[in-house]
This record gives sequence, C-alpha cells and structure tokens, in this order.
Amino acid sequence: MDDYILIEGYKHIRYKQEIFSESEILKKSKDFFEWADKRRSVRHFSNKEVPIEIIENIIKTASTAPSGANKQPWTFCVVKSDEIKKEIRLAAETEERKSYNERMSDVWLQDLEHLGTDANKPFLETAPYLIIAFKRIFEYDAEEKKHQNYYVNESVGLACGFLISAIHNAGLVTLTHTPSPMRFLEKILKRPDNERAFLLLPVGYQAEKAYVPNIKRKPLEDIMKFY
Ligand code: IYR
Repeated sequence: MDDYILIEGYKHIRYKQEIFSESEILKKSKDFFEWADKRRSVRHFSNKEVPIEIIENIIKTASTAPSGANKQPWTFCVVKSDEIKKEIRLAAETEERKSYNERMSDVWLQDLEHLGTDANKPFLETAPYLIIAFKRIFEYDAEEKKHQNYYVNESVGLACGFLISAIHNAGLVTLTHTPSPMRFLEKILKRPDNERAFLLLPVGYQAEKAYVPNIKRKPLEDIMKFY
C-alpha cells in the first residue's frame, strides 16, 4: 500500500537501506577505508586481456553516481582496437611533448618531478582498454533543440570517482590521464558536438613488476576540520 507516495504528482517509491549495528558500521567504514587506501595510480600495465563484461560492470557502477537533475551527463567510450589506441597515443604524446617542453611552468614541472611522469605514454597502448569519459554539456531532444545539463563537471567527476573505485574493487588498475588540450579525443572517436573529453583512464592488470612513487596521503588533521 505505502510502497509509493505522490509528490507534486510524481511517484516516489519506498527506499530502504540495510541497517547495521554501530559496531558493524565502525568495522565496515574502517575496512572500506583500508581497502580504498590500497588504491594507487599505476602507470605500468600488463597487456593481459580483460573480458568486456568486467568493463561493462565497471561503467554501470560509474553511472550510479549522483548527477545534476539526474541528467547523467556522461558517455564512456571504451577503446579496445589497437589501431585506435595507437592513434590516441601518438596524438596524446604530441600534446604532452608540447606541454612538458613549452606549456607547463618550471614550478609545475618541479611539482611533478617526484612522480616520474614525462611525455611518453606507453600505457596508452599496453593497457587492454582505454576508457575515455566524455561530459555531455547539453542534450538534443527529438526536434534537435538543445537542453542544458547541470553541474556537469561535478557530476562527471563523481562518476569518474565511482569508476576508479570500481576498477580498484575488480583488482584492476588505472590512472587519470589528462593530455591537454584533449580535443583530439573527440575527433578520433568522432563524438557529437555536445560531448567534451573529460578524462582518459587506461584499465587493465598491473604489470608483473609495477612501481609507484613513494608518496603519502595527508593525515586526517590536515583534511578534516571539526566544528
Ligand atoms: N598531463 C600530463 C602532466 C601531468 C600533470 C599532472 I597535475 C599530474 O598529476 C601528472 C601528470 C601527464 O599526464 O603526464
């Protein structure tokens, strides 16, 4: 009977989240943190195949993120084709070389030094998949009329966060790659004019021997202020 109500004439269905005891919640929140804290941005990939169903599940998870007016303003392009990966790598490295050699300031380059990044992006060809997240800045209706989306950057940023967690949960690795400018991705993947490249994430197994920089997360007292 009471499994739905009407608000402004719109159906609202009953929602019931599982409830745990306080001690269970304490344990779950701690366990989840410790699991999340194991995630690292990894640049050394294995070329081992990953079934597409796993990528589909990861993308479905990303799409559970909240979004402005529930517009879900994202498209995730999945690249498996070796030819397209090569094309993306060449274009990304061309932009990156310009960035590292001319566009980035000395301070910026210094800030990146300890991470060991440079303009070479072999992972764009090694990883079995590249996922390119596009933000949809507006939508076309059936009459080709444009309708705006809301909080697009926040929404797609959240979806990418969910995506990264889903990748970590599956035991796979990724990194957030942002070749700048990224317009070449729209051209290579022939995306419609309402889409802008947002983030590029290679996905796969880590290389047998993968290395990550020895960096630390900020302590709680630096990131949390209690009032
Ligand atoms: N987009 C470049 C440079 C780069 C910038 C930042 I800020 C990083 O945290 C890491 C890299 C690249 O992908 O190499």
